[in-house]
Amino acid sequence: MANSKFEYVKHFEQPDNLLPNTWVVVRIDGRGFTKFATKYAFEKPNDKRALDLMNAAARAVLADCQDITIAYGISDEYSFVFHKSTALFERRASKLVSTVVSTFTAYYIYLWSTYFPDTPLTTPLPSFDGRAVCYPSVQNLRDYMSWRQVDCHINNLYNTTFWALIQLGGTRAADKNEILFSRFSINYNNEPEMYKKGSVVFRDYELVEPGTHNVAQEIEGIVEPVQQSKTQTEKDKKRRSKARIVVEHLDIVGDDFWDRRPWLLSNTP
Ligand code: DGT
Ligand code: MG
Ligand code: MG
Ligand code: MG
Ligand code: MG
Repeated sequence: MANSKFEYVKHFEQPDNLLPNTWVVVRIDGRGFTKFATKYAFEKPNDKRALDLMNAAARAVLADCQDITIAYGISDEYSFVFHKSTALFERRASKLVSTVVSTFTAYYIYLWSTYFPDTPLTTPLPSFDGRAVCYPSVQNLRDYMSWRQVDCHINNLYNTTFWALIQLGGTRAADKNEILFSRFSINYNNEPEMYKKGSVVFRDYELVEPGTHNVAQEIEGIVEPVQQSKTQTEKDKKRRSKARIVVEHLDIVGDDFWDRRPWLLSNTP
């Protein structure tokens, strides 16, 4: 087909391919959620419905995209980790970010009524921004995840304290001790894990006992399988696509979570 005289405009499109062989984190964040939370009367400091909705939307994103290894969410944000080997959209940042943002937003709106059955969604409608960052090593990625979870802890401790104090302000002196005791520092440990630790979304296989070699590792190519035939590869792919996507509220700063799930950060996808 002959080129039209207009075709030169395609040269204005700039490449934005992300660095190869690096873990790509796409972090999305609710736009103006301070106002949004007020408008829809989110409970303070944590609204279980709102957080469950975020988790459900994140889960849908993982189901939609096999190349996402794990995701971590707190407040109005979610970080999606693409395996370092991903070749999705030729690793073009704008395509990866816009796809994650729009898929997440679509599900957030689609699932709204499930989590807020008595609160119709009108305007303002929820929207999210997004960015992509590359992390060259597993340590860098682990530190990124730790940074977000520590942030979750600091913010939650602060917010929980803050709202307890607000509540104390409007209370008779006689009630203060009771409130402090029942709702505050002593019982901070009893706060739901989702509020204290945030949410981790990942594909679940069997947990790995230290020193053993199991199917999960084989699927992920950590342990070289005996004569991997093409049909076996296909089977593994299928198995992977059928793996349960779970939402947990676990510590991701320490090693235990990662040691027990070696497929999450393994070299091979
Ligand atoms: P941005 O991200 O620059 O467009 O502005 P915001 O307003 O989204 O600010 P951000 O993302 O730094 O902070 C998240 C806001 O969302 C924060 O004001 C608290 C609110 N938020 C998130 N989760 C909850 C919740 O469960 N309950 C309540 N009441 N508010 C929440
Ligand atoms: Mg923001
Ligand atoms: Mg926000
Ligand atoms: Mg935020
Ligand atoms: Mg297209």
